[in-house]
Amino acid sequence: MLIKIPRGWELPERLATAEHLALGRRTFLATLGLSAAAGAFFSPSIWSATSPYPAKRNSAYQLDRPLTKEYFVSHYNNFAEFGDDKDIWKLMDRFRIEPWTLRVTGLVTRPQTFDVSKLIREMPLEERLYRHRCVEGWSMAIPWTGFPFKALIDRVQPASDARYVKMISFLRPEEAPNQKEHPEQTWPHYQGLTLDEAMHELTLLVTGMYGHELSKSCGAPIRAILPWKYGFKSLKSIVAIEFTAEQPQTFWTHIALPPSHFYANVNPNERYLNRSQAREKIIGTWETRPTLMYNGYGPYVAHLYEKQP
Ligand SMILES: Nc1nc2c(c(=O)[nH]1)N[C@H]1C(S)=C(S)[C@@H](COP(=O)(O)O)O[C@H]1N2
Ligand SMILES: [Mo]
Repeated sequence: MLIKIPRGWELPERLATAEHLALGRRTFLATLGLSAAAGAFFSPSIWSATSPYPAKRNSAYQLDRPLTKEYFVSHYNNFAEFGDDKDIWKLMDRFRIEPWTLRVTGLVTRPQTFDVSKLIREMPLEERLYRHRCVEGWSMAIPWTGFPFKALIDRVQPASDARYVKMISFLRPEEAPNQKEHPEQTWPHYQGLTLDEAMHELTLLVTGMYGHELSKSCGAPIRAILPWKYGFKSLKSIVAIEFTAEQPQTFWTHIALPPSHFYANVNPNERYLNRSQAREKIIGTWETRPTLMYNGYGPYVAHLYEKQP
């Protein structure tokens, strides 16, 4: 049980919605329509009457800064399957996100393969405003829509010996240029979490952003978000989730890092990937500011790590 204490970053919601206010609702909607049409990222289904978006905002999670303009969030990305630069949105025309299945296997009582478009309609979608911190030293503030990872875990019922969760992304060299051009690299991407981290109230499986479905560049149709960890733990475009007893390799620990780097919690006091993590540049305003321990989510998550060395 978390005790409700005032949290440093909790500021009025209007800060986070400043963009809506500044532009006025009509202009804001026009901006949305324009970016959708220009980018052609979204399938037409977002405009249909059956859309599950926008979902109701869960106002428990507040920001200490304005939302990042959506244009940056969908046009400034890390997505190694497509390319090494930030403008991978240009390289995603061939990427097919429908149909998409999510296979859940391993140490679970009810292994299942979900059709993701069906899953999205079955799960309790909500919107949350979260900060996002990349180990490269930049950050954003994003309204994600998704459902608690725990809600999926409840559907598959982990066995009593399950301790970790491995998430695996897609392998489609015909659709993802870097997988085709660099077969020697480690594909597919994968990540690992402890079961406690996956079940944590902050951990989301995200299917939408800014009140509509995810852009391909942000990891459509389904990705993880763990806002207290460096961004690379938040695997995009997930095809499989496996429950294990042993700590799984992760993409980065496999390549370069000692196993202690498994957690990858945001920590301004420690270098990570050989960089100082003390400060971050906010994408869009390009202001820099000090990075917060656990990316500001310490009151929620610090207890998870109290026993760690
Ligand atoms: N499948 C996959 N997931 C991924 C990555 C990736 O290259 N491939 N990059 C990670 C990194 S380094 C970051 S910072 C975030 C970026 O998410 P965003 O582009 O939505 O900001 O996605 C993470 N998830
Ligand atoms: Mo990142």
